[in-house]
Amino acid sequence: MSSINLTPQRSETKLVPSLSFIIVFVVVMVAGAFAFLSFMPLILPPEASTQAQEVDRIFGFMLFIGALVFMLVQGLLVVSVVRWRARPGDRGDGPPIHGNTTLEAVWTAIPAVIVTVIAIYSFTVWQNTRVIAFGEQSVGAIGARYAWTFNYTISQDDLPAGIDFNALKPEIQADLTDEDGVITFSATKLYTWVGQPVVVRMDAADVNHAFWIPAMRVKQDVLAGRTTEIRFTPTMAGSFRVVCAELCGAGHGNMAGELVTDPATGEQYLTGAWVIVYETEEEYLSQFFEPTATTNLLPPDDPVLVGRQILASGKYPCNTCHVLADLNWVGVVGPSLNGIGDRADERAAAGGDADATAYLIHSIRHPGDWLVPGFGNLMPQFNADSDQTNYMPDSDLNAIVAYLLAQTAAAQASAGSTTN
Ligand code: HEC
Ligand SMILES: [Cu+2]
Repeated sequence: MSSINLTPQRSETKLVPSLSFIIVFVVVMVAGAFAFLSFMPLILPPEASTQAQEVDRIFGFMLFIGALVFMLVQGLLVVSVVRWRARPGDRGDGPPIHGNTTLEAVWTAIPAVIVTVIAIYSFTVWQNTRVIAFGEQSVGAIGARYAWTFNYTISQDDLPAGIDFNALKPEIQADLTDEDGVITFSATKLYTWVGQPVVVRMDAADVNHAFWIPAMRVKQDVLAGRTTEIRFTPTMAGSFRVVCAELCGAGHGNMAGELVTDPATGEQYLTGAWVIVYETEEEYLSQFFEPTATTNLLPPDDPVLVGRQILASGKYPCNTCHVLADLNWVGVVGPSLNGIGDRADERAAAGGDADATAYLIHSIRHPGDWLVPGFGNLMPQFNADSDQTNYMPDSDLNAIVAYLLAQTAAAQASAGSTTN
């Protein structure tokens, strides 16, 4: 036999690894995937609802599959680099490989199966997290640039035993009830109880928003002109962030709310025994009204104080744009409102308004008519008509203007550091 070997052959290395190698490889892969899973609690917010448990289970399942694929690809890469590296003096090509039908069928079939399983599994979870539960507490949520408002409805009979509706001031009674005698509350926080199934019915006051409570693992678009729903049952007492998950304007990042879950159980809520958690009438009512409770229940007579309470309650987003030391506002989009009471007369003259009061009313109702020198037309118009966006009733406006007029350098100096 006299054949001439032109190209030096590769040193022979087996292509099919031994069984023991495969076993070690698989064990390392699975252990690695489990190691990935152990990071899950570190990257996720607390698992605080029954929905969260299901969502996390499917998340873990998908993370596990992803981690397996990651370990497989990276593992084969490392193994190939080490095992089939060129030895010293070896300048040849590897064996020519022209495709392998079995292998291709396998690597097409396995992902197809995985995707199908995930699709069925996620559809099941999606269904399970939306099941209508017995004894749901229904809460209305309004998303408006840039805040959430929650509306509660209960009948007079549902008031806790310690609270006598008829003993409340007539104007408060009127304020609390609608024409059917049903009690409606508004609050800036979403209050509920551990174990209490909640359905939130959501509407948008202006543009689209999205309602997201990370700890409950629920998220739903809030659409202009259409009511959408979200359901969850808290399993943990505490306070959790509500986030807007739809870019809705300049203040989107500040559009956060709060979910407060009380340790009383849902069962106690249903039987009325839940009220034992709140010892006084004030305490009970304050959960719904806080931080607007005092405004609604004990309206001060002084319009300056009313205006201050309205602004401090965060009902309007003025703080996102203005500086005002008295309320710790630090916005920089608009002019500082410190000492605005001193400047308002001068401004009225410049802007063509009759007096300071007229000027301030004008600059809130029609901010674009006259701009403070050096500032753009960026302030939203606060409208008198409840059908319009950025609704501000005259009663609020007058109180706010009274408060702003009182913001003088003299008042600030006399208040000193004792306020707030
Ligand atoms: C998106 C930012 C933004 C918001 C929110 C906002 N403002 Fe303004 N504001 C401005 C800007 C910018 C100006 C200056 C331009 C102008 O005169 O309209 C201004 C001007 C004013 C002025 C005139 C100030 C002066 O020095 O003469 C007043 C008063 C005022 N805002 C009050 C309010 C009140 C009260 C609210 C909440 C109800 C509010 N603003 C909400 C941006 C804002
Ligand atoms: Cu939003």
